[in-house]
Amino acid sequence: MTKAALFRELLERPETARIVGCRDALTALLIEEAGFDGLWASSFEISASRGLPDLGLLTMAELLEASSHANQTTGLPLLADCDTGFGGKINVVRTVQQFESADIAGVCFEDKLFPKRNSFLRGGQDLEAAEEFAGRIEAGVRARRNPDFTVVARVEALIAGRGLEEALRRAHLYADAGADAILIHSKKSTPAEIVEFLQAWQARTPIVVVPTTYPHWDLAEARAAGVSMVIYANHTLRASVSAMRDVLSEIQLHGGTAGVEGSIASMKELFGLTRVSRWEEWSA
Ligand code: SPV
Ligand code: MG
Repeated sequence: MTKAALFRELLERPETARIVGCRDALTALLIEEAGFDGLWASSFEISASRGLPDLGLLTMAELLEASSHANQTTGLPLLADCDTGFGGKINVVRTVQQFESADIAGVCFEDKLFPKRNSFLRGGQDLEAAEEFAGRIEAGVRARRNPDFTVVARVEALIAGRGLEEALRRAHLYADAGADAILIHSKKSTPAEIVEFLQAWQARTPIVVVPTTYPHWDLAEARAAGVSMVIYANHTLRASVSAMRDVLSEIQLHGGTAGVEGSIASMKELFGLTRVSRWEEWSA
């Protein structure tokens, strides 16, 4: 079964799938080990891992390279966050061609103006004209060779404060253009506006959500409301930053590493994670 087919199955099965944001292959390995369903190659995480803000600074090739590293290391299907699609229709076409060729399961494009700003940044968000964005989705869908390769259209109308009607209008346009799923994003502290959207959407396509600001939404309730997939988009990065800060300040405070040895992953664990014995067998 291809990774694209695996991803389709996740979107279409009755239970809500859970995929997790990653920035590199090691993070992807940990996500697989923990038993999650798939990977989200997050533009926020990949940008931050290069010391950059999530402002559309990374090129398509940079996001493809990071996504490919994560994708090759596990058996999990990966959804690649391709921001606004790196330009117009022809850029979206090339993006689909390149990500599909890398055995990535699907891509997600968001309907913001290039260069986009992370959805949680303070300040305004500029949306792309809906018809222009729908044209890009149509071009992307037409460009795929494997019909299982998934094109997700991400609606940012709620993030931009444009309201439910506009979010629905856009989602329907993108579904008409052939989007396989809609990612409806919100930065509210409760899922109320997402629930309203889902009620009006009537399961026209699978729905993906990113519950970063409404983490208390129970998974069973989300399923009952019609959510096919949740993305825990940035938690591995935030966990790493906290853990690294703790250990670095502990080393500074105590003038050495003796105090942290018991609380950090051992070298042996890292040898296991990076499958050194398998590589050594191949070299024997
Ligand atoms: C990302 O993880 O890069 C996303 C999700 O796009 S969010 O940061 O919520 O916009
Ligand atoms: Mg992103």
